[in-house]
Amino acid sequence: MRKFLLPVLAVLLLTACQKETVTEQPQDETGASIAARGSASKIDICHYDAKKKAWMVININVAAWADHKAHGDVRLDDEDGDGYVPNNNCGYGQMGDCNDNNAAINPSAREICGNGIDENCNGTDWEVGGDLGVSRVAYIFQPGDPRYVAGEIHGIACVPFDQPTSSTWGCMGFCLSCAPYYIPISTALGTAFDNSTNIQSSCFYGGIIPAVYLCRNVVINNTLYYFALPSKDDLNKMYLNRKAIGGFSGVYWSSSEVDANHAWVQSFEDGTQYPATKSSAAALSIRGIYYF
Ligand SMILES: [Ca+2]
Ligand SMILES: [Ca+2]
Ligand SMILES: [Ca+2]
Repeated sequence: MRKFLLPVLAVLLLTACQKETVTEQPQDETGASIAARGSASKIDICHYDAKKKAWMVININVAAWADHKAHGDVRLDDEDGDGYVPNNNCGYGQMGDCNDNNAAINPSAREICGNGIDENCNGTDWEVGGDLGVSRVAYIFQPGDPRYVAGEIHGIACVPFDQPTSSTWGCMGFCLSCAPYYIPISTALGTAFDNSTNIQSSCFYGGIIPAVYLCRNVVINNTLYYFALPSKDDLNKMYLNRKAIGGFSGVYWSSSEVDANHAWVQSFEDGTQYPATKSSAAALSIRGIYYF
């Protein structure tokens, strides 16, 4: 009986890992100290042992890797040295590396939207909080949104930081959107540039550079960029995505007017939107946006 079992076991082992199993070192099932004893020609892998029907960390000659890879084993030696290893059934290391041959791709990488590469390994190239040129994606338009286009990706991108100084809204005592002027100033999503243009062309500022102007002259990396003050609804989308976008604190101006003396602001602490006096400046933050 014993004579019969041994050949069967040998066949099972060969089926599981073919010839390279002979190159393996004794396995350390804790996986704790294997890397330490590995040499340049040895690597740790998460290996499926067909006999035990279990995944386990083993140390192999790197020359045997191709055969292991062919039946679904996972390298654990962090090939690109970025601190992450691919997902593996051994639960080994900092998992989540979706490209272990590129140190710029791992779960801690910043997403660069629109380049066709999923830098941070979450399954998508376009995401709120990702970089878009010098700005940051703040919201992606959804079906039903005014600027939504089926089959295309559009949204709001914002300056990655608040303007260094706060300011007034401008037009104190003057209602742009009221009779008899009826200048279009909207609260709706996607109206930041129309609002900003109308405020800029119609307000008398009295020597103070107001919020809308600060958004039109944003310096990023020593270059001047042209952004707009978000509308009330734009600002709320930013509030909802504030954690992914980052860097918000306090109360923010919108470009939406309430009446002669008030414009809409939103607290990024509790999300409330309320009218603030147009001439107030202290503690009011400003974050420019554009639509892509
Ligand atoms: Ca890696
Ligand atoms: Ca990308
Ligand atoms: Ca991503």
